[in-house]
Amino acid sequence: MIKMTRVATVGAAAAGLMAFLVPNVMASSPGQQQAAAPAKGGSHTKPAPSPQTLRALADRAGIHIGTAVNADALAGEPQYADLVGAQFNSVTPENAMKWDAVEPTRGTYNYTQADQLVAFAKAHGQLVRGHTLVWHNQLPSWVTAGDFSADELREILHQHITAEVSHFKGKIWQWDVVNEAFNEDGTLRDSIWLQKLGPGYIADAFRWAHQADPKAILFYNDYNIDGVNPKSNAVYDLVSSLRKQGVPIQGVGDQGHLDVQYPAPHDIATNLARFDKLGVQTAITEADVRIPLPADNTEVEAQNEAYQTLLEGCLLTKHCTDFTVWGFTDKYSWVPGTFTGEGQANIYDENYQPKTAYTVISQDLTLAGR
Ligand code: 9MR
Repeated sequence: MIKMTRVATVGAAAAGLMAFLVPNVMASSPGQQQAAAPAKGGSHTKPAPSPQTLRALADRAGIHIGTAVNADALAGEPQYADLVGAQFNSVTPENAMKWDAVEPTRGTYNYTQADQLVAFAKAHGQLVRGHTLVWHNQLPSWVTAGDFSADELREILHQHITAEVSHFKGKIWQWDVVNEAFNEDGTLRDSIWLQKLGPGYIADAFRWAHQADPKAILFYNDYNIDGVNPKSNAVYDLVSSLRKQGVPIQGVGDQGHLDVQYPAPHDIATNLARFDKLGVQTAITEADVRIPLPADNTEVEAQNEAYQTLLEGCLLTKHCTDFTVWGFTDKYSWVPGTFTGEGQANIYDENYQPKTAYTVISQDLTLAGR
């Protein structure tokens, strides 16, 4: 019933929402509290209510709100850690669970930073999204340059998945088991895994992860699969075929890395709905919206709208369980290092001040929770 309320409310609100929401938030600073209204007929004033945190609003809306977490900032900056703990009820290690971080040399595992995040999450009542087991990036050179036979590499992958998932058994809510296996045209990416193991590596990875932690919810995760397009069609076909074969895949992560230079896809809910029908969960797993710098007001409005489009796509989808931003502050964003001249992609600025994107997200969550 909670979900029905959430869907009906946002559905009704979605069409008209942008018309009033963006002008509203552009006119006020998200960091400001509302001035307290004077109490009727007296000199006492009511204290302004504390602004609601995103996680409190998300709880009421029946969804999780997450952030990717930079391990060094979490350990070294109290202000960063305070906001992660206060605002989010789900966390994803930005890099600390990737292969090069946990198994830099063969058979030698280092879980220090990942364990720290898992402990932080437990202390703050947060769920953890594990990210990621099988990817073509951030592989240690002993894997990529090892010149292994297919059988050896299959066993290496099996070992890695089994060791890592077993280490975190019972502590991970959702695992991104396979990440970014498709090209934009829907063909499989020509990664070391496809080249050496053939397409069956995907089913194998899900089976091995399930054996190591049968209760973790296992996701396929990719970017540019927000709307219906050749790539999301290929993901749909993959998930459909794996489910028919009884492969344990239970979720699809739509990363949601957007850029204001391109229109935000407006068929996210339509796209996610078809995964609902396949019986898998969905999540927005890595939302951010980059802007060519310097940003002008129109671009900031477009960024707000893009965040809303992603969030509303999730809120409108019955089994969309989580909306995660890929880092919450512009201080630690992957964007400037990858897209020259672009940035300001997150919902807090570099000085930890919430931006208007933060406000539109909190307003949408408020509406969805009514
Ligand atoms: O944010 C991550 C950045 O710190 C790393 O340098 C980068 C390496 O490829 O990976 C970034 O995170 C990626 C995520 O793991 C998968 N989807 C795309 C993300 C942005 O590149």
